[in-house]
Amino acid sequence: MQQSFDIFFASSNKNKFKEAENILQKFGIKLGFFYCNLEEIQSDSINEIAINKVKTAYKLCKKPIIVEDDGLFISSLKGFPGPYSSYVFKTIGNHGILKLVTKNRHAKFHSIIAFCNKNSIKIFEANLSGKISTKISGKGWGYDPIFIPKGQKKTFGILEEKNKISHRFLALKKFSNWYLNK
Ligand code: ITT
Repeated sequence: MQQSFDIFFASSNKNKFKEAENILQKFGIKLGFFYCNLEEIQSDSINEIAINKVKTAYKLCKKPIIVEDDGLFISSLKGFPGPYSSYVFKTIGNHGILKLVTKNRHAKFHSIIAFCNKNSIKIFEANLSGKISTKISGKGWGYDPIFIPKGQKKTFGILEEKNKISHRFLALKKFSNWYLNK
């Protein structure tokens, strides 16, 4: 049986899609996965990266589509890894980050959701403050085992309510408010 989707999510990262699918389902929006490895332009602005990506994704998919660009910004490292979060995770990983963070452990996750349909592009952003844990804790994916959201004692790798509080949830909630009322 063919499923019908309201919007597609372009990404090479199935974890991001699954969380976005779960979050948008609660807002009554059916999300389809458009697997693709979109080239990222070199830029210090994740906003610019997301706009560029969503335009390319729309050209390929030709359906209403969103891309999400995230970054983990660590205060004591002057915002590193920021726009380079994906590359840094694949290279030095969580063990490498833990070695670099020694004093001020404050960090934030930033999420940008870029939506494109025909000629219209909309951007939604959210930040989630927290801190880098002192050791790897729990499972999850990406930086989940080392990120403790503000107000919590456990990492995203352990917290069951990640999808109710994450940077992804906050940005998708803004998107849903706009999408459902437009
Ligand atoms: P696409 O660009 O193909 O969507 P990506 O994995 O490269 O996939 P991003 O550039 O948006 O995605 O994300 C940067 C990295 O930040 C990502 O690869 C993870 O390592 C990390 N990350 C983002 N959101 C996360 C989350 O909720 N939990 C843990 N790590 C996360």
